[in-house]
Amino acid sequence: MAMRILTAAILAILLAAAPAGASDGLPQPDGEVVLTITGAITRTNRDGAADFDRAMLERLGTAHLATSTPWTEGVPVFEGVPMAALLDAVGAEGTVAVGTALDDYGADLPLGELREYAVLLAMRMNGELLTVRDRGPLWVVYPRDQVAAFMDPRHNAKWIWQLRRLDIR
Ligand SMILES: Nc1nc2c(c(=O)[nH]1)N[C@H]1C(S)=C(S)[C@@H](COP(=O)(O)O)O[C@H]1N2
Ligand SMILES: [Mo]
Repeated sequence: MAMRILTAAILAILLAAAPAGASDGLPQPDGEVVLTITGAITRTNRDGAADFDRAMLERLGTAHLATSTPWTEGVPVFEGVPMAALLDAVGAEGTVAVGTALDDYGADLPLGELREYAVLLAMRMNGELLTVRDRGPLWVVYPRDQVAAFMDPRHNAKWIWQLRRLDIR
């Protein structure tokens, strides 16, 4: 009996000591980290941050979005993670995602809009992985051909290409 209590006590201590990031289900990246999410998030995989490699993003489930853009020819088919799924994966709690790109460009992405519409974090265009040259590896793509309001050029600033981090506030 005493032994069983001792075992239970040790188990409780071990569970309490487990790092938050390891116990809440967000796995560790093992490839190159392409996206880091910080700020008002409840799920992390290191101190205060959620790092993603490409495989982790793909495991969240990908979707397709065919839309014209001001920067491409025709109607490319983009494939990537719906921003809503990404926000869910990290337990985002704020109202805005402040995005920063490899070139240090920054823009505010309202979370309400990311959840309501099929905004995509694109990794591929017409089946090909996006390279840094063609605005990859991650490009925020709005459903411009699907939602008339997104045709307005005032939304263009939110199409962050070469996205590297999101800070949820
Ligand atoms: N990485 C990155 N993404 C970016 C930008 C940038 O400079 N760097 N400019 C943004 C802004 S302010 C707008 S209006 C459009 C810019 O498109 P343009 O260069 O064709 O005007 O992309 C957005 N995405
Ligand atoms: Mo802009």
